[in-house]
Amino acid sequence: MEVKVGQDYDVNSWTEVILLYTSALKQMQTKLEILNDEFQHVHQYNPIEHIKARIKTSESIVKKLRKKGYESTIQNMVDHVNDIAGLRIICSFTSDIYKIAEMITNQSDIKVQYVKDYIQNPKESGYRSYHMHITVPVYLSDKIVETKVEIQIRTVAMDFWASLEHKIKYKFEGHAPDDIIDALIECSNMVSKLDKMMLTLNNEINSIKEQTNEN
Ligand code: 0O2
Repeated sequence: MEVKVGQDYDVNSWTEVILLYTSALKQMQTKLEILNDEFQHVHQYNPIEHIKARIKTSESIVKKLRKKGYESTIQNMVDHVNDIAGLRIICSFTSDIYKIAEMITNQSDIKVQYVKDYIQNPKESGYRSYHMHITVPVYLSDKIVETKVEIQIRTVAMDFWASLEHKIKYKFEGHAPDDIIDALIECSNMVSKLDKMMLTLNNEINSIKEQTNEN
């Protein structure tokens, strides 16, 4: 079987491209469900609360290409828009985020292109999340195509913050009043504190459980 990878792939139609991204998402979702089930089997808990998958809308793709200074062509979209296929993984604790990221990295057919750790380095807006840009092979009848997927991993609290901030940004078309921006940053710091406290509490509960089991 001939192997064609990433940018060398001759992109000739929108539907074919969308088929690739949709297939990549399906594959990643199955991989993650298997990892979550295995984790439940070994450690008796699920690190993944839920997963959301989406294909970026054509309007959003065109907007991103324009922002990056590229013409709206299918080839530019494949080459320069890295989040056409997007997965969002929501977990309970910050430690789960890094466990999931490690499990994804350890899959031999997944290639991690780059990572953006907005938990260690939150954005100016207060945005916190862990982003992985990966490629996963999609097996078609006559070729294998390494297809890009953006994976955002975050806690329930980080997700709550991000969805509210997204709504506010949209409402004010990117020009929210300063007091709202400041309040959002304050909320983001509270989210970080809450996540730390919940993790500590969970660790304490687990160690009590372990002690009880030993006795
Ligand atoms: P949408 O509607 O979610 O698709 P790159 O993709 O690496 O070339 P980019 O896109 O500048 O460059 O990367 P970045 O800044 O890491 O953002 C990627 C995505 O993270 C965004 O996609 C959002 O989903 C999310 N994100 C980043 N910053 C913020 C933020 O301040 N607030 C919220 N709520 N989400 C954020 P899109 O394409 O912007 O939007």
